[in-house]
Amino acid sequence: MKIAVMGGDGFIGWPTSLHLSDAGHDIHILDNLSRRWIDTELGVQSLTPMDSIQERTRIWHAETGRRIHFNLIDLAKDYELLKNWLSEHRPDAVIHFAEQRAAPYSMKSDRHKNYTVNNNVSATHNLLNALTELNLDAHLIHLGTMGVYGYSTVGAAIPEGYLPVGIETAGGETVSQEILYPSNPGSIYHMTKCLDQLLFQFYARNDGLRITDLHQGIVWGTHTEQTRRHAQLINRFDYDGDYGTVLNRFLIQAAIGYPLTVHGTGGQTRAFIHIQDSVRCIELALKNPPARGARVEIFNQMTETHRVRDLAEMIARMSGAKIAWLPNPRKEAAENELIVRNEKFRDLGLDPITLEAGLLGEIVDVAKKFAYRVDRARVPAVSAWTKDIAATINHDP
Ligand code: USQ
Repeated sequence: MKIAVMGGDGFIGWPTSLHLSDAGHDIHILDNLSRRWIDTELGVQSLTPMDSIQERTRIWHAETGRRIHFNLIDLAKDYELLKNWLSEHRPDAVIHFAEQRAAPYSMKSDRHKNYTVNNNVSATHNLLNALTELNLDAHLIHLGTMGVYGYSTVGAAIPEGYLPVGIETAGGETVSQEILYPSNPGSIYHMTKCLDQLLFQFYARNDGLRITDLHQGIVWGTHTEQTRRHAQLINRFDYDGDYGTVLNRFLIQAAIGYPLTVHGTGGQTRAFIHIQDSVRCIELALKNPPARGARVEIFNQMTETHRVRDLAEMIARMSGAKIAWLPNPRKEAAENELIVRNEKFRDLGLDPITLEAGLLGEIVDVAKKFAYRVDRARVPAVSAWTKDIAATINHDP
């Protein structure tokens, strides 16, 4: 298949591009390199030394003989460029990662809120609009988030996208219907993914676009089979307070002797998936497109749930690291339960990598190898959800 990977230079976009190229697909990355600019804005860098996208694709070609093409296009701003590219190349599938993905970054200031909303919503809408205008029947796969569901403590399992509800008619009869699970975002970033869902629903119904939305949990790990092949194919790894995600952050903190930064009681339960499974799921979704005219296909792309304090305690046991119980910079439930249905990927053959201490060793090795690149001043999470919360943040665990 000819596949356009929007955001193919990012943390999941890059290993996905390699995985699908390795599987024989013709890969075209469209990316505005915004993630690299944000590193510059924040004064941070990936823990792992990362080459330019042109250099990465050159190495991939030298290693495998396969080409990955790169196009510098901003989906949110360059509508005509995007449309012209799609019109010329007419891909069979489009994978859409081209969004600002960090909740803390999206909450930093009014400017960051505007940027995240404008970038994410415009990128998604421009893509849907162009596919429709060009009458292009490409399967659109979008990387969404488990965060669209929110983290209420109801205790019922979260279905894969759609909730069956019984509605009483005027005649007193109960009819049942499936509705999009009510969205309950916890940050401006998560809110943009909720808005994306409505855009998808509209374009699938109105224009018959074939769309798959992957509600992904928190990714851990860094390597995939392909990124391991050469030092210069290495994936990025974020540890800073904005882009570093919880488990990867705890592992680098343990490796550099920094207290593990647990927000609040650490009672937050979240869904997790290993990066290798993440790229496998995308391939499975690619092989199983919805029919034209069908509703948006939704998968819960996660393999297990964990409580933040359990992760911290496990890593503290493994490494001897101390735990810092910090005031929570976020507005979120202090404690929650989380049960998630994920049978759809399991039924398609996903055999998940589960979190075991042995597998964490690999990340600790990466962390130790590149520990000299860590700027400890960038470890604390300083982006507060409200001005009131900002006054309570302790920057120095
Ligand atoms: N947390 C800590 N200490 C830290 C960092 C985070 O206790 O040092 C806590 C947070 O308060 C939160 C939980 O860990 O309760 C998860 O935070 P996170 O930064 O690992 O994940 P999140 O902000 O939810 O976002 C990440 C990705 C996002 C993706 C999402 C999936 O950045 O792109 O959509 O995970 S999900 O969480 O399922 O919505």
